[in-house]
Amino acid sequence: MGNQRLPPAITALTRDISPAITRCELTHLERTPIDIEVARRQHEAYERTLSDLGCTVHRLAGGDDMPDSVFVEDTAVVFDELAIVMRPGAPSRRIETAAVAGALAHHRAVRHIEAPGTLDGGDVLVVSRRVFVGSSSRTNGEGVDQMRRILTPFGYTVEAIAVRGCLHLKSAVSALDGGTLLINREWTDASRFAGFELIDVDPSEPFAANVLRIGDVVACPREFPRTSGRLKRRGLHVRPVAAGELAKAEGGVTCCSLIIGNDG
Ligand code: CIR
Repeated sequence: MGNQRLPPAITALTRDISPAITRCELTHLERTPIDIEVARRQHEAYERTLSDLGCTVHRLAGGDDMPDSVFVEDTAVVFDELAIVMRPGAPSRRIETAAVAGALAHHRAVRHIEAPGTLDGGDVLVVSRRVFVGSSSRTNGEGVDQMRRILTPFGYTVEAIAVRGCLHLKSAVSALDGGTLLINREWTDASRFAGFELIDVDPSEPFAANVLRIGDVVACPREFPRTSGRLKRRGLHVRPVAAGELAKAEGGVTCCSLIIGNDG
């Protein structure tokens, strides 16, 4: 663990894996059997990792009526000043937002993306005051415009950016710190990140760009050791997490939590 810095107290909202996850939305992957018990064990280990890294974990109930409930990131985006509850692009997922909005109201003022806007939290990459929003199959221009209108008064800039070949912007790029991004250039437009240092995923691990930074530790899927090795060689503190079972539902490590207060 060396001399890594612990983050200030932060909350991580997580959510149950639904018994109906076998009916989850799929966009780029073929449906393959998901072992719910394995997925639950991996999710519990993920929650323990968040606790170890200083988060207070609060798990919301899921249900048979929300197959993708565990992917709580897609339902909201949390800033220091407010939380914005999304209107997910997949109609089957809109039922997920009410309980999340209720939980967030204990932490932040809550605003909402409204019809006809659609926006998935997985499309939102926040790096200090810059907010990049993926134009994916889940997020439309009206959703991006609404987000811009909400955030501009707080000093954020909101920039739409292309996503191709993957589900969400954060499948293609995620933040390692305020100036460094981990990226799969095949899936988004790297030229839009001028001024950032870009670290490429290992070419044999296209899904490895989705990592979760907590303080100055980066939780990385255990399934992508080559990309993790690249990060370690750069001096980053890497914490491996098993994420293989939920990856069959097109989920990554950022998707399974909503982090509140991650200013480290
Ligand atoms: C979906 O298609 O909505 C889910 N099966 C997976 C969502 C993963 N979320 C994310 O990447 N932020």
